[in-house]
Amino acid sequence: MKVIVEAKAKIMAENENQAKINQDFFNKNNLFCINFMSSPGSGKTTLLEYIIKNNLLKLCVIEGDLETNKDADRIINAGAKAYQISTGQSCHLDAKMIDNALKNLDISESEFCVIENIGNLVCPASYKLGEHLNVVLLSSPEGSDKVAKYPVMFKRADVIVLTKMDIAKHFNFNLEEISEEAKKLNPNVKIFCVSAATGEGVAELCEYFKNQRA
Ligand SMILES: Nc1nc2c(ncn2[C@@H]2O[C@H](COP(=O)(O)OP(=O)(O)O)[C@@H](O)[C@H]2O)c(=O)[nH]1
Ligand SMILES: [Mg+2]
Ligand SMILES: [Zn+2]
Repeated sequence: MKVIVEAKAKIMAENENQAKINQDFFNKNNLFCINFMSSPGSGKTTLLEYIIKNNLLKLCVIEGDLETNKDADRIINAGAKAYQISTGQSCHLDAKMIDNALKNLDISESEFCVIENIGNLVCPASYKLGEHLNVVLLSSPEGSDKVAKYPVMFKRADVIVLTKMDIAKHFNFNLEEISEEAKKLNPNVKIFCVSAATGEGVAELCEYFKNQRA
């Protein structure tokens, strides 16, 4: 048991060191790094496509999935640079994977690097990647109780983006409950409501990201 605990502590310490190296890289290259985390299907890639197609941010994307290049292909088709990490079994990205991705990604025209983490509301919260900002997305069909049920993830969030607001009325989506639970975990959290279908709220979110970079 002690051996397992020590091995886990070593892995986390190594990850933290690599995350610092990644952040130095981002700083040297004037890239503001945003880590997008959420459950699968909450609308991460669709929001990025909307931002790219409407020229709201100059960004490149590191995509994480267990299998396929589908999301990187979507980002490239939308008009931005992307690199796909396929983790096989791993249910989160770690800092070493980001280091490898950065060696393969054209960052030359970007001000932001968005990492689309593996769809999972649990362990991505425990792995620093070198990001400047942690963004957790929650879509209206997932239900307003998820903040309270997944506190480790929402405690890590600097920003919560509530997505698919165009269909929220069909799902008894309770904004007050979310705001109350989120502020218990992090009183400074910022909450944005967006829809990638109508574009509602996306420009305001991007303005916030630009201010954070400045
Ligand atoms: N109605 C609606 N559907 C959306 C919105 N954003 C994403 N979707 C849909 O939700 C599904 C999952 O989206 P995707 O971006 O692939 O989610 P990801 O797994 O978090 O990257 C797709 O079928 C999208 O078309 C939105 O703002 N409104
Ligand atoms: Mg995706
Ligand atoms: Zn994991």
